[in-house]
Amino acid sequence: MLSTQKPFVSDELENKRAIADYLVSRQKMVDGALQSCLPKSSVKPKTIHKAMRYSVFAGGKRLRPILCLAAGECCGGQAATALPLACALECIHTYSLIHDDLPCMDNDDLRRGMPTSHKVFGEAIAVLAGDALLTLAFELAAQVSPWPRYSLKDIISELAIASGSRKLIAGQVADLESEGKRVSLPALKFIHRSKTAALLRSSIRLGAMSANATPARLQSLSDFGMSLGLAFQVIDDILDVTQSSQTLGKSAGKDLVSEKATYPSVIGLRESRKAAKKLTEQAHRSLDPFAGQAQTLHGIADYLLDREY
Ligand code: GRG
Repeated sequence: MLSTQKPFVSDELENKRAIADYLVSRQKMVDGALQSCLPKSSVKPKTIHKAMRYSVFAGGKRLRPILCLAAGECCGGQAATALPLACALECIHTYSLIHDDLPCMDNDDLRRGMPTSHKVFGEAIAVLAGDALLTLAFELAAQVSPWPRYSLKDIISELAIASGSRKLIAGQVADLESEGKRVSLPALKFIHRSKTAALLRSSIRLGAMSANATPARLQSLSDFGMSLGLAFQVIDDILDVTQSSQTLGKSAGKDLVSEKATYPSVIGLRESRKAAKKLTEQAHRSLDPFAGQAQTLHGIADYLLDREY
């Protein structure tokens, strides 16, 4: 049983184990659903379906889908109900990684511990695999049955806005345009909010919508998602300068080489660690209205703060 009270050391260990078990079980559930959602590699044209599967099953943490399921469960829903939306979110996330790694963007050779899509399939197929995953996400989302408080239009709009030119793509554009420049903290926060936090926040919102959450609960979870998403990117920036490529499964130290705007480069490593902790505490506080019902989300927030990759 997870506890939100100040835990004894043994309770803390038990909580960590419970979260680790939860993550493994939901990861398996998501992987199984993704296996069924994605066209088989034998479907023509085989190359594109192989490329889509290659990147999706290259070993991601499945954070966005797991947050979607956990938010649904926190609002009294079933994980299975949120599963198609969870898969849609992973498809959008994987598309963004494939495109981000392209030579015209970050030009990366390694992702999820494997050679990047364009290294294996060539640039044209990598672009198309990303496009196809983005499109598949909307096909999956369009198949869900609406809930009393949330229509199909609400669901599709949520996904479209989070992945569109005012959020995910806005962040990517600002990120690209900031390379090699001195960036202010507010400008950096804009990048983090758009590039990373928006999709994490929407993952949580879509899970809550799939459980027909009340507007008040949806608002609390949206606040949680934003703080968690910001903390996640600050930690990602820290890990880029503190961990090896082998641990990360992607090229470590890349932000520094590309002169990217990151928390450590703008406010230093010590202050970045403090910022990540503060944002995580803020995320925890957003869950106050749930009392004991949000233990899993509390646990995931702590897990993400302590992560090494
Ligand atoms: C639309 C091309 C395009 C890009 C959008 C999301 C993004 C911007 C670029 C991807 C690269 C990047 C550094 C994104 C920031 C978010 C982030 C830290 C992604 C990595 O997420 P994890 O750690 O990855 O959840 P796994 O592999 O575990 O799924």
